[in-house]
Amino acid sequence: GNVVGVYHGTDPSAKRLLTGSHYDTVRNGGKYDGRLGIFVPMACVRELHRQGRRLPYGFEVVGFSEEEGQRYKAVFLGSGALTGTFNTAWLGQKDVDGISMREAMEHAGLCPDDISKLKRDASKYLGFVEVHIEQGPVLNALDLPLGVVTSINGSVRFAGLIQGMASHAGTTPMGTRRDAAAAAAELTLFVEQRGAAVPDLVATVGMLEVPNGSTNVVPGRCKFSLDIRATTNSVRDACATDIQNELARICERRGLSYTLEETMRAAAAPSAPDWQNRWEAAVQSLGLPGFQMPSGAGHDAMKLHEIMPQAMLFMRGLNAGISHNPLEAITNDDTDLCVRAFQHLLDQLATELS
Ligand code: HGY
Ligand code: MN
Ligand code: MN
Repeated sequence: GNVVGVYHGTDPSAKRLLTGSHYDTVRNGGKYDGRLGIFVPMACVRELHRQGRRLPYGFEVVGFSEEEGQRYKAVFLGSGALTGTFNTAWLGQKDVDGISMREAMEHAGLCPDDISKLKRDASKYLGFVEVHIEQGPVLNALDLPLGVVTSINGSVRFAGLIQGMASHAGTTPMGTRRDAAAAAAELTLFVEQRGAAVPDLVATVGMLEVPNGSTNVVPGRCKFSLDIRATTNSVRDACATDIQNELARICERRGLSYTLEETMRAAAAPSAPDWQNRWEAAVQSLGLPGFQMPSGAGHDAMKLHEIMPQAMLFMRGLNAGISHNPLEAITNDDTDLCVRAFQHLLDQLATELS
């Protein structure tokens, strides 16, 4: 379930600015991926409330659920509900313990049948802005606290299974094996080489597993994941096609079969120029050098992008910007600058609308 707070404007019927980020994390993740983009606007609302100030527009802050898609093979569950693209077929998916998404939601006191009512009417909104840690090394290396996002890379994900033949590790001659894990390993090296072959493209096998494997059994099955991203959809799709063709070649040669299921696809999401400019004006107002960069990571903003204009502000992370790792770290000073930038954007928007 999403958690939503609205700081109403002087005119409750005025259009709203939407903001927020996700409160879920990856397994063994950091503390700031997502949460920063919830707390920063909350700090802005707290300050407006302390000043007794109302804006000439509503300010809606959302803590999105399930952006990462760890428990089920579905991502952007919370933001997808707001854009009206939540796929009700996901409710039947079962997690590793056999619990369906519908059961998990009902257990949490949520009513899955209400999801369709969460769709936002984009005509009632000015746009969506999101603050997020960069999750990469660029700002840290340039010693810049803040950066403005130009576009969020497009991504596609797959869940794969290679099927060979489990057999005795001691008696099966090397030349007659149908080793699913060796095939997956060969594919993984191809993914790495293909991802490195083109600028602004990344390709990752993040999960690799021999289900119920044993030391003394030639792997009969091997599960794997694919995560392919690029600044343009065409570069992303060309890479996905090459990897799928290589998978077919490897399995053909080794006498194996495979399944490959697309589990997520998100188009590249360029920032709306006027919202990007507001972030740039905010950064400049702090006396900081302006810096624009693409986002290699996916964000709820790319979901809201489907129904309204959006732009993001990045804040540097420490430890070379490491993320999806407990070493994720930020500083209070940078976070203070981030809040001030957000306050500047709110004030500039208020001035524009007044
Ligand atoms: O995978 C991503 O880019 C994001 O953390 N969901
Ligand atoms: Mn993440
Ligand atoms: Mn995130």
